[in-house]
Amino acid sequence: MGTDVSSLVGSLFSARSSRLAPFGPPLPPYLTPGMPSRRTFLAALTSALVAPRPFASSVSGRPRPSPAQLEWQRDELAMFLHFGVNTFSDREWGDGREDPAIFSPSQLDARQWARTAREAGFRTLILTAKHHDGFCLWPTATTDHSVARSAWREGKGDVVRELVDACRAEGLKAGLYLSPWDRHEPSYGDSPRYNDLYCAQLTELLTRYGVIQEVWFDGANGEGPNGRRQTYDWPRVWGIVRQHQPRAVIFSDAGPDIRWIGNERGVAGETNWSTVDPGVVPYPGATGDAVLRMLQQGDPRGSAWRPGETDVSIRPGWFYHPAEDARVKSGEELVELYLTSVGRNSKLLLNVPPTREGRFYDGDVAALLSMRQRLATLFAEDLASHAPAKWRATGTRSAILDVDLGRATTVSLADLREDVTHGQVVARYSLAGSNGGPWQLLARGTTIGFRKLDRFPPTDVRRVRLSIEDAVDTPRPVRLAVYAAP
Ligand code: FUL
Repeated sequence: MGTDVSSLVGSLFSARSSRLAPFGPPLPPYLTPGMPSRRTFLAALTSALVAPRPFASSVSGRPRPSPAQLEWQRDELAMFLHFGVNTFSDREWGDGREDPAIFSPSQLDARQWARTAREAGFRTLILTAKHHDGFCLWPTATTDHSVARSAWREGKGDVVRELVDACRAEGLKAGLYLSPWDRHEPSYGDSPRYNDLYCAQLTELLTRYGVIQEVWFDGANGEGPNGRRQTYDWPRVWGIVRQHQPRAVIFSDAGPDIRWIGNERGVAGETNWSTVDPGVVPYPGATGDAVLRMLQQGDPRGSAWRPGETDVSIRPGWFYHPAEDARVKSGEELVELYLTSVGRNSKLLLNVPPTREGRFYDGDVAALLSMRQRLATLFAEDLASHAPAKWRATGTRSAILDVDLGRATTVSLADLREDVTHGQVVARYSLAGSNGGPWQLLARGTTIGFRKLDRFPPTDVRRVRLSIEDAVDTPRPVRLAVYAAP
């Protein structure tokens, strides 16, 4: 016997929240931000004292997201800003010998970055506070290789401060990237000494600028000037984040909160579990096929909840190069990237590099706003929002969701969501439609997770059937939305 879940699904998913998802239907209550309960507050406090943070698991023992991880994923879009001496030397990787005087943005305008990001639907800005060249965009006490030795704002400027202030003014979150690899610092390669300096830099960044929501560590680990490799002290580094910013999520290949998706093309795995086996990627920068597979696809049996973040640049390079002004990805290409990241249970971290003026280039802004417009059109109307839906278990690991659209409707995009507050379980599904005649296959896939988007040729259907064919635990009702997607 099927259960009529339309009212349940209605109340779960259609309640208007005070804040809407950037693109798509209103957020279900379990995904709307609210005051932390005493329990989550105490859990956060306890977890602040240890690193990595122990993750919650469901009754059945499957890992599930922390409130910070859930919020990170719900935001869908974050913007990366690669900015520094490379912007002025026209390089991707500086060698650390750049003269700080070359850092001279003529009209730096962090409000323009933040305003553009907000208008384009992004929720977080993540700035390269220090890239591999070692040049610090804030006046650090740890080295004189910083903005303090540039002519910009007469050596009194602080790009991190301007970014954070702009984020606050535009209602965005702020994140920071601090490259562990440092090609300028003489102590690099003398592991304990450099680790002290790196931790001091991180502490400055996490104690001077108020709340920081994401801290981004890349895995690059080059050769030090004395020919030795630097051994990073990751537990210490992550402990500093937990101590000073207990609600921030930590990104790296090895998490502990968010993992790299395994490529810089903007493409998450078609199969993408938010759980991983932490033993397979023990530290940032680990290499090998098994590592890449784990980053791309996760592991249904993994013991840690560590969703993947998909980073890609709007241009060929990460830093601004005038020669790439005609190679900015179009709004249409950016929508494709949204579908292969957000639409595959990931989050899109799109890099938009400020120019030598310290502003976003007009062509980049136009592409971002075009992306926003296209997404708004794509997700303008959920054609299943008022349709009766019936969910019924067909076995312990399978179920069917039947939705009756009431009349023949042209659909070409399906939007599926698991209630991941209880973990991720769907391993294989198919979607079919019928307009009175036999069922016609619309899409087929493996994982769903937080959000799965499937495009298919426009098809007239009155009824839509989602079949959960396999799962790693008893599946809970999946939310289905369908769009005409012009
Ligand atoms: C990589 C770096 O080497 C690139 O320059 C860029 O910062 C990218 C996001 O991460 O590891």
